[in-house]
Amino acid sequence: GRRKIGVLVMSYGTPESIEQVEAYYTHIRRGNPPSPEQLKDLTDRYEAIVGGVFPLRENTDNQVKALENRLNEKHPDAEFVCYQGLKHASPLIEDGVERMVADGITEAVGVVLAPHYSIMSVGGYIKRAQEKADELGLSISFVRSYHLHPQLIEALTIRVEETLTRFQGVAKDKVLVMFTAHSLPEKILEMKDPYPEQLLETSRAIAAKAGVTQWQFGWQSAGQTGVPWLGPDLLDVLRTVKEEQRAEHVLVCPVGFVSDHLEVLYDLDIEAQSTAKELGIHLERTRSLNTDPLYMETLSDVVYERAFAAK
Ligand code: FEC
Repeated sequence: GRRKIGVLVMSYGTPESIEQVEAYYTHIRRGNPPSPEQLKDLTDRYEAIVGGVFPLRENTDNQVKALENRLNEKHPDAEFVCYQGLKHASPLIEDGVERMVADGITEAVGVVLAPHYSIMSVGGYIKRAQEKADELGLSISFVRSYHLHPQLIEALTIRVEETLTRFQGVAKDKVLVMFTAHSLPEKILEMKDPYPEQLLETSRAIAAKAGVTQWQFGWQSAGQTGVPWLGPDLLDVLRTVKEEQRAEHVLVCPVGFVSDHLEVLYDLDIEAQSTAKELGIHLERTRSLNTDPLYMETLSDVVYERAFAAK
């Protein structure tokens, strides 16, 4: 018969309601509850974002459904069943693995809804899934990164190009394109982590395809944890750009994220946008990938390759 393959689709996770923000934040902080001020700060950010309070949940649901459809349409030689596994919310990564096993799945592939590998991000998802799979005797292999997949680069290039048209009457070389991703603690550099280099590779590929010459990479959303995080931070770059009079027009393309969520809708659309306004910079952001067919094709390709690669 046809091979039945479980696909564990892993994503960050988001609370389901304002009441759940504390438990969610405590999970991110590895069991340490946030202070009342920290909790208020995060709750306020969720309340400020447009597009629903917790858009990541619906976006992830839609991405998982669309990936399952795409896999089964494109590859009728096998049956693919997708399961969600979230890093910080229900269903947790471990729940996803358990559900697969309960459904009689014996063979699985895991993929994260984030294109770039870091030991601290994707590596953490994989470790948890592998441990649960080992415990339950499930055979699982993982897609580690897909940051140069041609369809991903195409989808992002299209977004940069369409966003450039919003700077009406401004020459292309007068717009500074800033590629961004979630910052991580600087200690990943000592671990020879591929994350910074993979992000630069994605950025270079898009810049080349879109014919963008004025671009730079910046980090966003760094945590306040008392240790140094990777820089330069996007907000500092905006200030420097203004001081040095390098550009009045900035296009932000968050290549490290694939969905509309807090880090895009708050950190970019509210926080960075307000810094830009203060500085007199015209800032525009590229649309998120969400269920873009080119992104679904990327995911479907890498999952299929992993499932059918010689083991
Ligand atoms: O919309 C939502 O509800 C969730 C948005 C969200 C995404 C996301 C993605 C990444 N994070 C990454 C790393 C870290 C590290 C810490 C950390 C902390 C937070 C907090 C919130 C949060 N993250 Fe997140 N992240 C999202 C949300 N993140 C909320 C806690 C409050 C704050 O700092 O703002 C620090 C943890 C610690 O205290 O030790 C590290 C990375 C990604 C991108 C890759 C991925 O999606 O997995 C890396 C979306």
